[in-house]
Amino acid sequence: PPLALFISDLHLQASPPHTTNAFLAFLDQHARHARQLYLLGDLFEYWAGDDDLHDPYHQQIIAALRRVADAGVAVYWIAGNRDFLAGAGFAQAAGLTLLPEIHVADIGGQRVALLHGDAQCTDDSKYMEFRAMVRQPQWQQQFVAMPLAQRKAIIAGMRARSREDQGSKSYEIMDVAPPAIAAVFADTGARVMIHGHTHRPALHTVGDTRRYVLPDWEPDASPPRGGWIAIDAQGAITRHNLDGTLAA
Ligand code: OKV
Ligand code: MN
Repeated sequence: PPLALFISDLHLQASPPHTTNAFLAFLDQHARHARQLYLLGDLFEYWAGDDDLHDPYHQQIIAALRRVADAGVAVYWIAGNRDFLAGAGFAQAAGLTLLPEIHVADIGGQRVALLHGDAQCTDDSKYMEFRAMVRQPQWQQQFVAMPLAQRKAIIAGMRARSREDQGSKSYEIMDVAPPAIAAVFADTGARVMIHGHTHRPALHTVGDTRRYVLPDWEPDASPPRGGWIAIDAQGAITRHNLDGTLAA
């Protein structure tokens, strides 16, 4: 069985159910048998605050995560750009541990840098400015002090604008910037990195560094998108499709 599994960018929401079903199957058939599960951001389509824990759909996801934790798996969370408001209340309910933006783990005898990847899209200066604002504790305190319905309306407005915006295409073409990636390798001393966010699953080998990019999950697309990365006790890193087979 694998030592650690890594996923990101499921963008879970109550409907349609395809991604939720694929996620629940992954937890039951794969994650439950691992030692560690790392959720590397954008598990949820959006998270408006921990007072939304009681939403029945959120309860379903939290209960499924807790079953994995209760089976003895250490579950870790790095925030994405959609679910950065998930906090201590969510972590306690789901039985998981919140990690900082960049976390270095020793897994199978090697240093691995783990992150979502949005902070490395430094060419997108408008997004970097927005990110700097919404990641401030003081901004977040003020935001979550608003009624939940109002926060949901604000997020829905952002999503609607993002969809109709001509520029919504431009963030799809945004990728991480090589200097920002080089800085993560330099700052952490890791030679292996795993991140998501860009929806461009790949293995990039540059010099003695390896950067694994996780896929987003869209099991109903053709071909289906989704899957995970595994590290075994010997430190071997493999990429897996939604059905568990080795990815090309
Ligand atoms: C997703 C990106 C728009 C990049 C906002 C709290 C806040 C969630 C949100 C709002 C935006 C996701 C959920 C969208 C990705 C963009 C533009 C660029 C680079 C809050 C929780 F701020 F109100 F607190 N969001 N949407 N971009 O429109 O789907 O990834 S989105
Ligand atoms: Mn993201």
